[in-house]
Amino acid sequence: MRFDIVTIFPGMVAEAAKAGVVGRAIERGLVTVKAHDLRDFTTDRHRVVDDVPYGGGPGMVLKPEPLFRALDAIEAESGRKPLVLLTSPQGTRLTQAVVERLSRQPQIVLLCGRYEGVDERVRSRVDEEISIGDYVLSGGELAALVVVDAVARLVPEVVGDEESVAHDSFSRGLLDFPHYTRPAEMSAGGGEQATLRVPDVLMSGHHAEIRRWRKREALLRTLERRPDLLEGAALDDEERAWLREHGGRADS
Ligand code: 9D3
Repeated sequence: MRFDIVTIFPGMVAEAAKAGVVGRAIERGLVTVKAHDLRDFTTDRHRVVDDVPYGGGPGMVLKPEPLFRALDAIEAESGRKPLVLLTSPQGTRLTQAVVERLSRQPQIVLLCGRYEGVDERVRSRVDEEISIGDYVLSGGELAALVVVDAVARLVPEVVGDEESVAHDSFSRGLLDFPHYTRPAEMSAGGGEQATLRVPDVLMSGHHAEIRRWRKREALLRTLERRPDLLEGAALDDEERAWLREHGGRADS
């Protein structure tokens, strides 16, 4: 799968993409991430990518022609029509369902918004606008990297078996269960006398019991922290019974 990211910070984007799971996927040839410098698609001496808004007001607007030329160049280079996304606060909220849909594309172009916004005419070349949530970023680069990270994980073989994608909390519709590693006991620290212990069940070797404990913890933690997720989760009889015990609505 190929990602082309058009940005005024190509160095930041290229560097970030090298890290972690996505970086390894690039090395293994499973994913390609190319950062394009928007300034390379300007035609003036000063490589200007922004201008004042028509109608007045604060801030600057990304000029349309460099973005159009960048898209033309990317489409000419790949010889196909990639899906074109614009990162924007007005976009569709990125969810795992959106990520799954995007992961079926062979090529995605991400145009990173900056300044006060992007000239509205750019939207004539955009298939979809994507927001990563209701908070204000100073530009679309971090949002584009979030899209790449979440989508690349779903490309076959990018994530190894031990990190299993199928069991990811959001794929199941519930939050994850608690994790522990060694040591089995440790001081709480912070001047406290208390001991922090790993739950006995996890060290019992009873795999069926461990599975059941994790399933229950995941469910009750979801009820506690993200009850909204329970609406969309596919629960079995045992899970519905646990919810009833804990005063949750068990009609899902
Ligand atoms: C403070 C400026 N705002 C005036 C009402 C509008 C505004 C313009 C540009 C707010 C943010 C931005 C830059 N943000 C993005 O380009 C962006 C973004 C975001 O801010 N939040 C969540 N997802 C995204 S995707 C792109």
